Amino acid sequence: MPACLQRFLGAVLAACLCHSAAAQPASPSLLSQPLSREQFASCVQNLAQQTQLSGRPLHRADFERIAAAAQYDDRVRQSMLVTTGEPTFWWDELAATTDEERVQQGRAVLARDGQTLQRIEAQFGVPKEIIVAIYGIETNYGPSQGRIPVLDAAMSLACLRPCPASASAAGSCMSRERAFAAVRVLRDRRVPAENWQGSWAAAFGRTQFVPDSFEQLAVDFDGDGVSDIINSEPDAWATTANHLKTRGGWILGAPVYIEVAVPAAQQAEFNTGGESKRYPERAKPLSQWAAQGWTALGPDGQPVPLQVPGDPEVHPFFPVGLPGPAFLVTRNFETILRYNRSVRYVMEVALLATKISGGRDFATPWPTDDPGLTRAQVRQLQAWLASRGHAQVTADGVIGRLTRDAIEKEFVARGLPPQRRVGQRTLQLLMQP
Ligand SMILES: [Ca+2]
Repeated sequence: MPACLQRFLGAVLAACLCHSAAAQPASPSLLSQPLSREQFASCVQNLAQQTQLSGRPLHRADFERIAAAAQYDDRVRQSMLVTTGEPTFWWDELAATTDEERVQQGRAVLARDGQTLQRIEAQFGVPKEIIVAIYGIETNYGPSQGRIPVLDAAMSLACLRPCPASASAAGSCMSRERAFAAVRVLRDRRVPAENWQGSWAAAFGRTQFVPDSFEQLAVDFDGDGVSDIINSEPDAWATTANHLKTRGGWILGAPVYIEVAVPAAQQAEFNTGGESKRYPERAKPLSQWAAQGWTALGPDGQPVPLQVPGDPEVHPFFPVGLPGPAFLVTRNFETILRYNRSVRYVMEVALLATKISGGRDFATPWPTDDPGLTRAQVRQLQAWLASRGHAQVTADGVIGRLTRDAIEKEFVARGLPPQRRVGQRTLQLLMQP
Protein backbone atom coordinates (compact mmCIF):
# COMPACT_ATOMS: atom_id res chain seq x y z
CA MET A 1 0.00 0.00 0.00
CA PRO A 2 1.67 3.19 -1.08
CA ALA A 3 0.99 6.13 1.16
CA CYS A 4 -0.10 8.03 -1.90
CA LEU A 5 -2.23 5.29 -3.36
CA GLN A 6 -3.71 4.61 0.02
CA ARG A 7 -4.90 8.16 0.21
CA PHE A 8 -6.01 8.03 -3.38
CA LEU A 9 -8.08 5.00 -2.56
CA GLY A 10 -9.89 6.67 0.21
CA ALA A 11 -8.11 7.30 3.42
CA VAL A 12 -7.89 10.94 3.71
CA LEU A 13 -4.90 13.02 4.67
CA ALA A 14 -4.35 16.16 2.71
CA ALA A 15 -0.84 14.92 2.64
CA CYS A 16 0.05 13.22 -0.45
CA LEU A 17 1.26 15.94 -2.70
CA CYS A 18 4.50 14.31 -1.79
CA HIS A 19 7.54 16.46 -1.31
CA SER A 20 6.18 19.82 -2.31
CA ALA A 21 2.47 20.16 -2.01
CA ALA A 22 0.81 22.30 -4.61
CA ALA A 23 -0.31 25.24 -2.55
CA GLN A 24 -2.88 26.90 -4.72
CA PRO A 25 -6.44 25.73 -4.16
CA ALA A 26 -8.39 23.99 -6.88
CA SER A 27 -11.43 25.74 -8.19
CA PRO A 28 -14.44 23.81 -6.81
CA SER A 29 -16.27 24.10 -10.13
CA LEU A 30 -13.40 22.38 -11.94
CA LEU A 31 -13.59 19.44 -9.56
CA SER A 32 -17.34 18.92 -9.82
CA GLN A 33 -17.09 16.81 -12.97
CA PRO A 34 -14.40 15.22 -15.17
CA LEU A 35 -12.62 17.57 -17.56
CA SER A 36 -13.82 17.17 -21.10
CA ARG A 37 -11.42 16.22 -23.88
CA GLU A 38 -11.67 19.80 -25.17
CA GLN A 39 -11.00 21.36 -21.76
CA PHE A 40 -7.92 19.22 -21.28
CA ALA A 41 -6.58 19.88 -24.78
CA SER A 42 -7.10 23.59 -24.35
CA CYS A 43 -5.36 23.53 -20.98
CA VAL A 44 -2.34 21.69 -22.39
CA GLN A 45 -2.20 24.18 -25.27
CA ASN A 46 -2.29 26.99 -22.77
CA LEU A 47 0.59 25.42 -20.82
CA ALA A 48 2.57 25.18 -24.06
CA GLN A 49 2.37 28.96 -24.33
CA GLN A 50 3.92 29.34 -20.87
CA THR A 51 7.09 27.26 -21.18
CA GLN A 52 9.17 30.40 -20.68
CA LEU A 53 7.95 30.22 -17.07
CA SER A 54 9.44 26.77 -16.58
CA GLY A 55 11.78 26.63 -13.59
CA ARG A 56 14.45 25.06 -15.81
CA PRO A 57 14.84 25.71 -19.55
CA LEU A 58 12.14 24.04 -21.60
CA HIS A 59 11.53 24.64 -25.30
CA ARG A 60 7.95 24.92 -26.38
CA ALA A 61 8.57 22.37 -29.14
CA ASP A 62 9.82 19.81 -26.62
CA PHE A 63 6.81 20.42 -24.43
CA GLU A 64 4.39 20.04 -27.34
CA ARG A 65 6.05 16.86 -28.59
CA ILE A 66 6.05 15.14 -25.20
CA ALA A 67 2.77 16.52 -23.86
CA ALA A 68 1.00 15.30 -26.98
CA ALA A 69 1.04 11.84 -25.40
CA ALA A 70 -0.58 13.02 -22.15
CA GLN A 71 -4.09 11.94 -21.35
CA TYR A 72 -6.47 13.30 -18.79
CA ASP A 73 -6.78 10.88 -15.85
CA ASP A 74 -9.88 11.38 -13.77
CA ARG A 75 -8.39 9.46 -10.84
CA VAL A 76 -6.49 12.66 -10.08
CA ARG A 77 -9.71 14.63 -9.68
CA GLN A 78 -11.31 11.86 -7.63
CA SER A 79 -8.31 11.81 -5.31
CA MET A 80 -8.42 15.57 -4.91
CA LEU A 81 -12.03 15.21 -3.85
CA VAL A 82 -11.21 12.42 -1.44
CA THR A 83 -8.69 14.57 0.40
CA THR A 84 -11.50 16.91 1.36
CA GLY A 85 -13.86 14.07 2.26
CA GLU A 86 -14.49 12.17 5.45
CA PRO A 87 -12.69 12.85 8.72
CA THR A 88 -9.91 10.46 9.68
CA PHE A 89 -8.39 9.94 13.08
CA TRP A 90 -4.84 9.91 14.34
CA TRP A 91 -5.36 6.64 16.17
CA ASP A 92 -6.61 4.90 13.04
CA GLU A 93 -3.85 6.09 10.74
CA LEU A 94 -0.99 5.49 13.18
CA ALA A 95 -2.30 2.03 14.09
CA ALA A 96 -2.19 1.03 10.41
CA THR A 97 0.99 2.81 9.30
CA THR A 98 3.08 1.67 12.28
CA ASP A 99 1.60 -1.80 12.76
CA GLU A 100 3.77 -4.77 13.73
CA GLU A 101 3.86 -6.00 10.12
CA ARG A 102 5.48 -2.78 8.92
CA VAL A 103 7.86 -2.71 11.90
CA GLN A 104 9.07 -6.24 11.16
CA GLN A 105 9.49 -5.53 7.45
CA GLY A 106 11.49 -2.40 8.30
CA ARG A 107 13.80 -4.41 10.55
CA ALA A 108 14.23 -6.92 7.75
CA VAL A 109 15.32 -4.13 5.37
CA LEU A 110 17.84 -2.91 7.95
CA ALA A 111 19.15 -6.44 8.48
CA ARG A 112 19.43 -7.03 4.73
CA ASP A 113 21.04 -3.74 3.72
CA GLY A 114 22.36 -2.27 6.94
CA GLN A 115 25.79 -1.52 5.49
CA THR A 116 24.46 0.51 2.58
CA LEU A 117 22.06 2.35 4.86
CA GLN A 118 24.90 3.02 7.29
CA ARG A 119 26.96 4.59 4.51
CA ILE A 120 24.00 6.77 3.54
CA GLU A 121 23.56 7.79 7.17
CA ALA A 122 27.24 8.70 7.37
CA GLN A 123 27.28 10.68 4.12
CA PHE A 124 24.03 12.62 4.59
CA GLY A 125 23.77 12.73 8.37
CA VAL A 126 20.27 11.28 8.48
CA PRO A 127 19.44 8.21 10.63
CA LYS A 128 18.95 5.04 8.62
CA GLU A 129 15.82 4.16 10.61
CA ILE A 130 14.17 7.37 9.41
CA ILE A 131 15.02 6.56 5.80
CA VAL A 132 13.66 3.03 6.19
CA ALA A 133 10.48 4.34 7.86
CA ILE A 134 9.86 6.74 4.97
CA TYR A 135 10.42 3.86 2.55
CA GLY A 136 7.91 1.73 4.49
CA ILE A 137 5.23 4.40 4.63
CA GLU A 138 5.60 5.75 1.10
CA THR A 139 5.56 2.48 -0.85
CA ASN A 140 5.37 -0.35 1.67
CA TYR A 141 9.11 -0.94 1.15
CA GLY A 142 8.98 -0.80 -2.59
CA PRO A 143 6.07 -2.61 -4.21
CA SER A 144 3.43 0.12 -4.03
CA GLN A 145 4.80 2.92 -6.17
CA GLY A 146 1.49 3.92 -7.76
CA ARG A 147 -0.25 2.98 -10.98
CA ILE A 148 -1.05 6.29 -12.64
CA PRO A 149 1.12 7.43 -15.56
CA VAL A 150 3.18 10.28 -14.09
CA LEU A 151 2.90 12.53 -17.13
CA ASP A 152 -0.89 12.12 -17.14
CA ALA A 153 -1.08 12.80 -13.41
CA ALA A 154 1.08 15.92 -13.63
CA MET A 155 -0.85 17.33 -16.60
CA SER A 156 -4.24 16.49 -15.09
CA LEU A 157 -3.23 18.11 -11.82
CA ALA A 158 -2.06 21.25 -13.60
CA CYS A 159 -5.36 21.46 -15.46
CA LEU A 160 -7.53 20.77 -12.42
CA ARG A 161 -5.58 23.23 -10.31
CA PRO A 162 -4.71 25.99 -12.76
CA CYS A 163 -2.45 28.86 -11.79
CA PRO A 164 -3.98 32.13 -10.72
CA ALA A 165 -3.42 34.87 -13.28
CA SER A 166 -0.96 36.52 -10.90
CA ALA A 167 1.35 33.48 -10.98
CA SER A 168 3.55 34.80 -13.73
CA ALA A 169 6.91 33.95 -12.22
CA ALA A 170 8.65 30.62 -12.61
CA GLY A 171 8.04 28.49 -9.56
CA SER A 172 5.09 30.57 -8.36
CA CYS A 173 2.64 27.87 -9.40
CA MET A 174 3.56 24.39 -8.23
CA SER A 175 1.09 22.42 -10.31
CA ARG A 176 2.33 24.06 -13.53
CA GLU A 177 5.96 23.60 -12.58
CA ARG A 178 5.31 19.94 -11.79
CA ALA A 179 3.85 19.42 -15.26
CA PHE A 180 6.86 21.15 -16.82
CA ALA A 181 9.21 19.06 -14.70
CA ALA A 182 7.49 15.84 -15.78
CA VAL A 183 8.10 16.84 -19.40
CA ARG A 184 11.72 17.81 -18.72
CA VAL A 185 12.43 14.51 -16.97
CA LEU A 186 11.05 12.61 -19.96
CA ARG A 187 12.92 14.86 -22.41
CA ASP A 188 16.17 14.16 -20.53
CA ARG A 189 15.45 10.41 -20.54
CA ARG A 190 15.87 10.20 -16.79
CA VAL A 191 12.87 7.90 -16.39
CA PRO A 192 11.39 5.14 -18.55
CA ALA A 193 9.47 6.51 -21.54
CA GLU A 194 6.98 3.66 -21.19
CA ASN A 195 5.14 2.76 -18.01
CA TRP A 196 6.47 5.64 -15.94
CA GLN A 197 3.93 5.36 -13.14
CA GLY A 198 3.31 6.91 -9.74
CA SER A 199 0.70 8.47 -7.51
CA TRP A 200 -2.16 10.76 -8.47
CA ALA A 201 0.02 13.66 -7.32
CA ALA A 202 2.73 12.61 -9.81
CA ALA A 203 5.06 11.26 -7.10
CA PHE A 204 7.03 8.24 -8.28
CA GLY A 205 9.72 5.81 -7.25
CA ARG A 206 10.49 3.85 -4.12
CA THR A 207 10.25 6.92 -1.89
CA GLN A 208 7.79 8.88 -4.04
CA PHE A 209 9.40 12.00 -5.45
CA VAL A 210 7.59 14.51 -7.62
CA PRO A 211 9.48 15.28 -10.86
CA ASP A 212 10.65 18.75 -9.75
CA SER A 213 12.13 17.44 -6.50
CA PHE A 214 13.65 14.51 -8.37
CA GLU A 215 15.44 16.89 -10.74
CA GLN A 216 16.87 18.86 -7.85
CA LEU A 217 17.77 16.10 -5.43
CA ALA A 218 18.23 12.74 -7.17
CA VAL A 219 21.36 10.84 -6.16
CA ASP A 220 23.18 7.94 -7.79
CA PHE A 221 24.35 5.98 -4.77
CA ASP A 222 24.91 2.54 -6.27
CA GLY A 223 27.43 4.04 -8.65
CA ASP A 224 26.05 2.92 -12.01
CA GLY A 225 25.93 6.50 -13.26
CA VAL A 226 22.15 6.80 -13.20
CA SER A 227 19.86 8.14 -10.45
CA ASP A 228 17.18 5.48 -10.56
CA ILE A 229 14.76 5.88 -7.68
CA ILE A 230 12.32 3.42 -9.26
CA ASN A 231 14.54 0.32 -9.37
CA SER A 232 17.50 1.07 -7.13
CA GLU A 233 16.97 1.05 -3.37
CA PRO A 234 20.32 2.74 -2.63
CA ASP A 235 19.50 5.53 -5.10
CA ALA A 236 16.01 6.03 -3.63
CA TRP A 237 17.28 5.97 -0.04
CA ALA A 238 20.13 8.38 -0.74
CA THR A 239 17.78 10.70 -2.64
CA THR A 240 15.49 10.77 0.38
CA ALA A 241 18.42 11.41 2.71
CA ASN A 242 19.57 14.18 0.37
CA HIS A 243 16.12 15.78 0.56
CA LEU A 244 16.18 15.72 4.36
CA LYS A 245 19.73 17.03 4.48
CA THR A 246 19.27 19.74 1.86
CA ARG A 247 15.81 20.96 2.78
CA GLY A 248 15.98 21.31 6.51
CA GLY A 249 18.93 19.37 7.82
CA TRP A 250 19.10 16.77 10.56
CA ILE A 251 20.34 17.14 14.11
CA LEU A 252 22.01 13.78 14.63
CA GLY A 253 21.50 12.47 18.13
CA ALA A 254 18.32 14.47 18.61
CA PRO A 255 14.93 12.79 18.35
CA VAL A 256 12.05 14.00 16.19
CA TYR A 257 9.74 14.24 19.20
CA ILE A 258 9.84 13.79 22.94
CA GLU A 259 6.59 12.77 24.56
CA VAL A 260 6.00 14.99 27.56
CA ALA A 261 3.78 15.74 30.51
CA VAL A 262 2.65 19.37 30.55
CA PRO A 263 2.68 20.89 34.06
CA ALA A 264 -0.89 21.28 35.33
CA ALA A 265 -0.49 25.03 35.72
CA GLN A 266 0.33 25.42 32.03
CA GLN A 267 -2.28 23.13 30.52
CA ALA A 268 -4.89 25.88 30.11
CA GLU A 269 -2.35 27.85 28.08
CA PHE A 270 -2.33 25.03 25.53
CA ASN A 271 -6.06 24.43 25.28
CA THR A 272 -6.45 23.78 21.56
CA GLY A 273 -10.13 22.90 21.76
CA GLY A 274 -9.35 19.40 20.54
CA GLU A 275 -7.58 20.70 17.44
CA SER A 276 -4.15 19.68 16.27
CA LYS A 277 -1.80 22.55 17.09
CA ARG A 278 1.88 23.28 16.98
CA TYR A 279 3.72 26.25 18.53
CA PRO A 280 6.91 26.82 16.49
CA GLU A 281 7.01 30.47 17.57
CA ARG A 282 7.61 29.31 21.13
CA ALA A 283 10.74 27.30 20.34
CA LYS A 284 13.42 27.43 23.04
CA PRO A 285 16.08 25.11 24.41
CA LEU A 286 14.79 21.91 25.98
CA SER A 287 16.41 22.82 29.30
CA GLN A 288 14.17 25.89 29.56
CA TRP A 289 11.04 23.74 29.26
CA ALA A 290 12.48 21.43 31.89
CA ALA A 291 13.07 24.43 34.15
CA GLN A 292 9.36 25.24 33.82
CA GLY A 293 8.42 21.81 35.10
CA TRP A 294 7.93 19.90 31.84
CA THR A 295 9.01 16.26 32.01
CA ALA A 296 9.45 13.46 29.54
CA LEU A 297 7.42 10.27 29.88
CA GLY A 298 9.08 6.93 30.58
CA PRO A 299 7.96 3.59 29.13
CA ASP A 300 5.09 3.25 31.57
CA GLY A 301 4.08 6.87 31.41
CA GLN A 302 6.01 7.85 34.52
CA PRO A 303 7.77 11.25 34.47
CA VAL A 304 11.48 11.14 33.66
CA PRO A 305 13.93 14.04 33.29
CA LEU A 306 13.71 16.04 30.08
CA GLN A 307 17.21 15.77 28.64
CA VAL A 308 18.72 15.40 25.19
CA PRO A 309 22.41 15.77 24.35
CA GLY A 310 23.09 19.19 22.86
CA ASP A 311 19.98 20.74 24.45
CA PRO A 312 18.19 21.34 21.12
CA GLU A 313 15.50 23.94 20.59
CA VAL A 314 12.04 22.42 20.78
CA HIS A 315 8.45 23.56 20.63
CA PRO A 316 5.14 22.05 21.78
CA PHE A 317 2.91 19.97 19.54
CA PHE A 318 -0.49 18.56 20.44
CA PRO A 319 -1.91 16.25 17.75
CA VAL A 320 -5.42 16.28 19.21
CA GLY A 321 -5.09 18.81 22.04
CA LEU A 322 -5.26 17.91 25.72
CA PRO A 323 -6.04 15.35 26.96
CA GLY A 324 -4.03 13.32 24.48
CA PRO A 325 -0.40 12.68 23.68
CA ALA A 326 1.71 15.83 24.04
CA PHE A 327 5.12 16.41 22.51
CA LEU A 328 8.07 18.72 22.30
CA VAL A 329 9.43 18.52 18.76
CA THR A 330 12.84 19.37 17.33
CA ARG A 331 14.01 20.78 14.02
CA ASN A 332 14.04 17.19 12.77
CA PHE A 333 10.24 17.31 12.90
CA GLU A 334 10.22 20.31 10.57
CA THR A 335 12.70 18.62 8.26
CA ILE A 336 10.36 15.67 7.73
CA LEU A 337 7.49 18.13 7.32
CA ARG A 338 9.30 19.59 4.32
CA TYR A 339 9.32 16.10 2.82
CA ASN A 340 5.55 15.79 3.10
CA ARG A 341 3.50 18.64 4.48
CA SER A 342 1.41 16.72 6.95
CA VAL A 343 2.12 16.69 10.68
CA ARG A 344 0.45 13.29 10.83
CA TYR A 345 2.86 11.98 8.21
CA VAL A 346 5.77 13.28 10.29
CA MET A 347 4.57 11.43 13.37
CA GLU A 348 3.91 8.27 11.34
CA VAL A 349 7.51 8.29 10.10
CA ALA A 350 8.97 9.14 13.48
CA LEU A 351 6.94 6.56 15.39
CA LEU A 352 7.65 3.84 12.84
CA ALA A 353 11.39 4.64 13.03
CA THR A 354 11.18 4.49 16.82
CA LYS A 355 9.46 1.12 16.75
CA ILE A 356 11.89 -0.26 14.15
CA SER A 357 14.70 0.72 16.55
CA GLY A 358 13.00 -1.24 19.32
CA GLY A 359 11.32 1.76 20.94
CA ARG A 360 7.75 1.96 22.12
CA ASP A 361 4.47 3.49 21.17
CA PHE A 362 3.32 6.71 22.84
CA ALA A 363 2.74 6.32 26.56
CA THR A 364 -0.34 8.55 26.66
CA PRO A 365 -3.50 6.98 25.28
CA TRP A 366 -5.46 8.67 22.52
CA PRO A 367 -8.78 10.13 23.68
CA THR A 368 -10.89 7.27 22.35
CA ASP A 369 -12.42 4.09 23.74
CA ASP A 370 -12.10 2.45 20.31
CA PRO A 371 -8.45 2.40 19.20
CA GLY A 372 -7.47 1.84 15.57
CA LEU A 373 -6.94 -1.41 13.68
CA THR A 374 -3.80 -2.95 12.27
CA ARG A 375 -3.77 -3.69 8.55
CA ALA A 376 -4.11 -7.40 9.34
CA GLN A 377 -7.33 -6.62 11.20
CA VAL A 378 -8.54 -4.39 8.36
CA ARG A 379 -7.96 -7.22 5.89
CA GLN A 380 -9.87 -9.57 8.17
CA LEU A 381 -12.72 -7.06 8.37
CA GLN A 382 -12.73 -6.61 4.60
CA ALA A 383 -12.80 -10.36 3.95
CA TRP A 384 -15.76 -10.60 6.32
CA LEU A 385 -17.53 -7.71 4.56
CA ALA A 386 -16.98 -9.40 1.20
CA SER A 387 -18.38 -12.66 2.62
CA ARG A 388 -21.46 -10.71 3.70
CA GLY A 389 -22.14 -9.79 0.09
CA HIS A 390 -20.20 -6.55 -0.28
CA ALA A 391 -18.50 -7.71 -3.43
CA GLN A 392 -16.91 -4.31 -4.09
CA VAL A 393 -14.70 -4.64 -0.99
CA THR A 394 -11.25 -6.16 -1.50
CA ALA A 395 -9.10 -7.29 1.40
CA ASP A 396 -6.21 -4.90 0.75
CA GLY A 397 -5.83 -3.57 4.28
CA VAL A 398 -6.71 -0.03 3.22
CA ILE A 399 -9.88 1.57 4.48
CA GLY A 400 -11.32 3.47 1.53
CA ARG A 401 -14.72 4.75 0.56
CA LEU A 402 -16.01 1.35 -0.60
CA THR A 403 -15.04 -0.28 2.69
CA ARG A 404 -16.63 2.58 4.61
CA ASP A 405 -19.85 2.25 2.65
CA ALA A 406 -19.99 -1.47 3.48
CA ILE A 407 -19.21 -0.82 7.17
CA GLU A 408 -22.07 1.64 7.38
CA LYS A 409 -24.50 -0.80 5.77
CA GLU A 410 -23.49 -3.57 8.19
CA PHE A 411 -24.00 -1.35 11.24
CA VAL A 412 -27.48 -0.53 9.95
CA ALA A 413 -28.23 -4.17 9.12
CA ARG A 414 -27.42 -5.13 12.70
CA GLY A 415 -29.62 -2.43 14.18
CA LEU A 416 -26.59 -0.54 15.48
CA PRO A 417 -26.12 3.21 15.18
CA PRO A 418 -24.59 3.75 11.72
CA GLN A 419 -20.94 4.71 11.56
CA ARG A 420 -18.34 4.60 8.85
CA ARG A 421 -15.29 3.57 10.86
CA VAL A 422 -14.39 0.56 12.93
CA GLY A 423 -11.92 0.28 15.81
CA GLN A 424 -10.83 -2.48 18.17
CA ARG A 425 -14.04 -2.32 20.19
CA THR A 426 -16.54 -1.85 17.36
CA LEU A 427 -14.82 -4.58 15.33
CA GLN A 428 -15.92 -7.10 17.95
CA LEU A 429 -19.37 -5.58 18.07
CA LEU A 430 -19.82 -5.66 14.31
CA MET A 431 -18.39 -9.09 13.62
CA GLN A 432 -20.01 -10.97 16.50
CA PRO A 433 -21.92 -14.01 15.26
CA1 LIG B 1 22.24 4.39 -9.64
